[in-house]
Amino acid sequence: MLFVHSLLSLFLSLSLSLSLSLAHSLFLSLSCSLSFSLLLTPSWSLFFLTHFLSLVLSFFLPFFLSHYMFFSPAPHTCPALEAPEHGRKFGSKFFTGHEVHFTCSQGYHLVGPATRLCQEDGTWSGANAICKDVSECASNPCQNGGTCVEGINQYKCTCPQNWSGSHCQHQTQTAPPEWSVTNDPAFSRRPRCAKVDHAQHCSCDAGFHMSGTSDNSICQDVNECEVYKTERGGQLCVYACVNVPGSYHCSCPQGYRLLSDGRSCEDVDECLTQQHNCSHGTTCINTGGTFQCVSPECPRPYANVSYVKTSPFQCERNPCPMDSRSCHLAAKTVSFHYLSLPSNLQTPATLFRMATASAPGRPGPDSLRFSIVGGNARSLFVMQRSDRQTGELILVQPLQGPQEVNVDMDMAEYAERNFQAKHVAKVHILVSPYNF
Ligand SMILES: [Ca+2]
Ligand SMILES: [Ca+2]
Repeated sequence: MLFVHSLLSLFLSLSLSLSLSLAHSLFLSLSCSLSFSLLLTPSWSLFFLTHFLSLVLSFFLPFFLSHYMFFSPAPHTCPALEAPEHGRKFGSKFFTGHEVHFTCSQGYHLVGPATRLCQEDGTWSGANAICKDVSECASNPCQNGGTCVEGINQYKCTCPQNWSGSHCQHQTQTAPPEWSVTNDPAFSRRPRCAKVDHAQHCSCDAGFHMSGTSDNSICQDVNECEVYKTERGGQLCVYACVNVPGSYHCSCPQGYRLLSDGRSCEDVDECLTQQHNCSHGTTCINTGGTFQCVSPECPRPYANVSYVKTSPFQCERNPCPMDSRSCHLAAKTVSFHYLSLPSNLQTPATLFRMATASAPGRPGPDSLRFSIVGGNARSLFVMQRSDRQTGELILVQPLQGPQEVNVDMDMAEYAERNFQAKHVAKVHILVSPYNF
């Protein structure tokens, strides 16, 4: 009987100890076991034995249990997760290592991870998934064959080769630009590639640009002549641009040479450099791009007027008979002048000056009159006095080359209002085809 009581006491104290151990109730369990023991005390030896056991167990068991509960690492938790709007969540445990899954209602599609894991550090893997209306890409926002890809709160266009931009609206450089030389292998180079941090970096030499696909890139020559064709600051070359692999250079038309600036052209003076083939009796006249061999002729004799050549470019009237007024009125001197001009010279431009000089010790004319008396383009010129003794021939309209223009001017001398003499200057203007 006593044994049964003792066992009962032990059982009760154990069950109490167990039930209260979680609350760390060592004291309570001890007092309980004592109270039961005092109620049932006939045989002291057995009583002490059983009570000793009950004490030991009631003391240590809660201790072990509470110790275990208290000092073992508590499972980490992650913040609670909600189901996305228009979607569902599967999984309600937010402990480390647990997964939560998401799905979306019909008409919506999931953007973001379908599964998130509660990680050791108490955070969820991945980003918040949302359920999006499937119509995000429905408007076909990607042009030129681009593929619409849904993103979080946005879409992205995956563009086909040769197209770029948010809507694949731009043609990329992989398509050879118009100024790139593609049809000549001499204008292509292999890119120089190097691996930097596991990534391939390729570059082209100066004067080349990267072309082709990222897998199959090639360096193609930049056609500087085309790129700078319409530059406002002036063209690369005054005449012609020659594209070469990696660079360019300027060229000049025949009869011109390239100046040291690399872009301007200067006429070669064949007369000065003895590159002409003018025969004896003719004179070399340098012109833009070429030269001319000239031998101007004096006016044919008429009535009592005749001329003699006094220099390659000057004729003088032979002495007039005393009674011939017409002879005295004829030009006393006829001179020839050759002017080489570029095309489209800016106007007005003073081309020629005509002046008189009196012989030493003799009074000169007290007045002069200048006029244009002949030629094939009189309307392009005006004659005006620049000072008392000088007249100027002024070009008032641009001359487009190539062409040759003649203009004859005369200068009449007066002394005390009496006509003295007349001088004719025949100006031959040689306009080159180029405006340089
Ligand atoms: Ca080039
Ligand atoms: Ca020349």
